[in-house]
Amino acid sequence: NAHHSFVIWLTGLSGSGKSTLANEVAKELFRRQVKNYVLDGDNIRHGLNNDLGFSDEDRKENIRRIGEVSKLFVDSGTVVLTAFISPFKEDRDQARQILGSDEFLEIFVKCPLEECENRDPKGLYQKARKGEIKAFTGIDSPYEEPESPEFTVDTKSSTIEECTAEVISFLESKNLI
Ligand code: GGZ
Repeated sequence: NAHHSFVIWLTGLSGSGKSTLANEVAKELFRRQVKNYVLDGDNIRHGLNNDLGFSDEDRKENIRRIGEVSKLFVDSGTVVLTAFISPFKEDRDQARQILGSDEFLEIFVKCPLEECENRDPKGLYQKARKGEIKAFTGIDSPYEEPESPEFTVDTKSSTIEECTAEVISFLESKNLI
């Protein structure tokens, strides 16, 4: 298949469902024989970026490197799905610049902080509230919502299956897959 490669850049709070959504969309792309790869904390923050923490500066550098690595994957003919909070508009815009706007689709994985905090799958919000984790996004570090993302999914009111189908339909509507 001779599709054009691009990055699906997911942004949203911790616990919003970015990684789950990335992996579900990846499965569907694989089923359609679209070569793809998911970049997330497991394969980036534990490896390439294991020198970086969660200060504003380190998040900025995290996102910059992810943008550069994504570009290499896209050059190789691979569709990339990134699942990082990427809380700062400026850093997401820099990633868009690195990739080129035709190759960059920002998808807002929208979920209210209250809902993410209720989910708290790793107990991190509770730790952040107790002050055991500093500079936690949404608690004592900002999250700048996208102003004009290419697409938005709402993981509070829709299931992951529904959000996956919405993303796939969006990609089809843009003739990207
Ligand atoms: C936010 C943190 C923090 C702090 C550790 N703030 O739910 P998770 O665990 O699996 O996802 C979060 C992940 C965020 O890393 P990113 O690379 O996506 O962040 S950024 O884009 O802002 O660079 C969370 C965990 O790391 N985590 N400490 N202080 N999330």
